[in-house]
Amino acid sequence: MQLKLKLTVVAAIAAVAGVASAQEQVVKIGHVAPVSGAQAHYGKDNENGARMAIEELNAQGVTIGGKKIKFELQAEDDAADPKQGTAAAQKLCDSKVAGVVGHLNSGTTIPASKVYNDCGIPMVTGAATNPNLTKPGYKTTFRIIANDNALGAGLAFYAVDTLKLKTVAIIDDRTAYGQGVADVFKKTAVAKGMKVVDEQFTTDKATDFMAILTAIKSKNPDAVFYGGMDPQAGPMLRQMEQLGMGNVKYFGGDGVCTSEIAKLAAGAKTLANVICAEGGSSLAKMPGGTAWKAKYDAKYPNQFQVYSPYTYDATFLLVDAMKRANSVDPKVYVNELAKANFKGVTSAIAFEPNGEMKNPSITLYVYKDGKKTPL
Ligand code: ABU
Repeated sequence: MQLKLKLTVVAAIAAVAGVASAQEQVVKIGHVAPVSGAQAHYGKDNENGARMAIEELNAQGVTIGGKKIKFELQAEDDAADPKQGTAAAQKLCDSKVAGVVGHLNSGTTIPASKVYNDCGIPMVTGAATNPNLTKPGYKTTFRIIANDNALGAGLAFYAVDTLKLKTVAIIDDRTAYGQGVADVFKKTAVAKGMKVVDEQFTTDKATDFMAILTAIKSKNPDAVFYGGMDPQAGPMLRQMEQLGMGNVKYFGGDGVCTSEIAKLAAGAKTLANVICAEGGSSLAKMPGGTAWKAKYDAKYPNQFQVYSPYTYDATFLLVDAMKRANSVDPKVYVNELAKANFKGVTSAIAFEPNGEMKNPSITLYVYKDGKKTPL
């Protein structure tokens, strides 16, 4: 009799457990960025932000459509290469991820956005800033950071209106981002009366800039604008010092506005000439920035660069839309994503009809004693 009772209790517990596990659902969220190659430090920082969000969501416990959800991050490497970017996007489509955080580079994000649109998966980037990303009007494409129209123009206004600079030489790395942000800077600066005395081009693989800098030096500009990323900007600053260009201001967008550039410039005094623009507020002015950064640093010491608060918010933003839709089906919850009114660590996030963030802000930075400091 006692044995029979025990067996009945065990069976009842097993049945409840079975129901619970049958009602748990794994939902994959994709992340793509370069985690190999010269831009790996940006990519790892981005991936850390998304991973931290996934861990917190799982610890909180999220129930959607009556099922307990276990989120899994499927992290892919596109090596900042457009072809690898579309291959990673197709892989995430084939894996049936519910949404994607990324990509990081405009050159990979723009072609990948078509792949995601074709397979009906929403993507949110907090790093790719070329305005062309939202031009096709895909209902699956979202950006939660200011684009290069704001960054390039903000820098040009500062150069002309505040610093009263008259001449500039422009260099870009011929990527979608580098070329795009340089074009906006040039157009705005010229409209405000600045003279472009030279234009030079490089690539996102180059490390020797002596020839183009020597050509620029002969034109004696007040400033150099560089459209590109820190693996080039760091050595370029070092080479400007070697060439005696220590009095030339150095402007760049968010791609040069990293912690890493101080290391890559390897002690060059020209780091103090850098003025860079980044989307959003400084961490200290973000609604949850300071506490978030302390948490991030404890988990990923010395890995912070630029965009991890945005990939963190992008992950929570996707899940917020799933919760409001009470569905993890991308075709269902994408409509709620478009209507987001989400209070993130970075800011309040809502979208324009084309997927651009409403009311984006930018912050200019300089490097004081080698440390990135908001102006
Ligand atoms: N926003 C600068 C780095 C990423 C990109 O747009 O290519």
